[in-house]
Amino acid sequence: MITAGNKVAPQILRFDRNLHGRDFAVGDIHACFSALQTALNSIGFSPATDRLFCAGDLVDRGSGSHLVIDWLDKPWFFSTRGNHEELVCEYALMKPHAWPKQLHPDHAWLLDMPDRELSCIAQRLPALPLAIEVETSGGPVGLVHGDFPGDDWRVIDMPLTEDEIEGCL
Ligand SMILES: [Mn+2]
Repeated sequence: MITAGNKVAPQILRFDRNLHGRDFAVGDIHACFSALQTALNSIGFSPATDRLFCAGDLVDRGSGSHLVIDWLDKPWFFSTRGNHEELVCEYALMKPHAWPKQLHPDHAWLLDMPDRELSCIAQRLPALPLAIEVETSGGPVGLVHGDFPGDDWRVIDMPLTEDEIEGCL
């Protein structure tokens, strides 16, 4: 990570134009992966040529949080990091015995996760980028989960303060 003073260069994942298929974007999936799959089927999504970009908050609330790594492994699925990924990582990085006695119901699914899968989550979710930029025929499209700092997408390439980064999540 590149730092300048107390600012940090955000991680951005950039994608070239998809010349062979379609690109789709989706917001907070919140563990509703089966509803997402139904939606993809209904638009004839082609895993061979199409891509799906998610603006983060993949986990919690719905019933499919345990499938998050399976989805991140799909070669056509990409996501930015949301505040729920941040929260879940904090837990996944701790030993379960250090968790609060009353986990928020959003995170109760973590109690059923084997250690091996928790450590996978602890590795994979923090590696998700803060921002995704996708080149399209109409110019670049940017995705962040939360508030974008400023009116000009190009600021995403400049070092951001911790508060600005937090705002993006
Ligand atoms: Mn959120």
